[in-house]
Amino acid sequence: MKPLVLHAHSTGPNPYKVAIALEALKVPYEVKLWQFGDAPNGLKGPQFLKISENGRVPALEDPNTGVVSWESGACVNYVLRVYDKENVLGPRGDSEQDRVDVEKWIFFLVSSIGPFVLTFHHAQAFGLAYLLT
Ligand SMILES: N[C@@H](CCC(=O)N[C@@H](CS)C(=O)NCC(=O)O)C(=O)O
Repeated sequence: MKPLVLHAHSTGPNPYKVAIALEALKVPYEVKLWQFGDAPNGLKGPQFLKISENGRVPALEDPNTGVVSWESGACVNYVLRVYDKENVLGPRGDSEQDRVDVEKWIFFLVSSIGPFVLTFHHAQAFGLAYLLT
């Protein structure tokens, strides 16, 4: 199996969600780090925008399937669907409740914990004034 490519930034928290899922499932992957900004190695540069038109990490490339994904929730869901056939991280059963019990935590992670951690990180890294500008 070829390693997946997880696109990340050295300080960004969102790619960790995908890395945690890959680690837990023992899926081989490599990390490619990008910089902020529109330089050739930047998230807003033309090379990365071809991978993720959103210009943000994480993005995930799977050379085994040819699938390219971005947004941490979409990347995690892809990893679960394709690489968690034994439901290590996925639903414990086949019922609709079992599926919702996984989805609700993924959505909570993406919509609540993720933005909070990012805001906290930016406040720490750049100061509270940065958040108000
Ligand atoms: N909702 C997105 C958030 C992605 C995001 O904001 N990623 C940050 C790093 S953790 C980023 O790429 N920031 C660069 C920018 O906004 O220019 C997700 O969950 O993947």
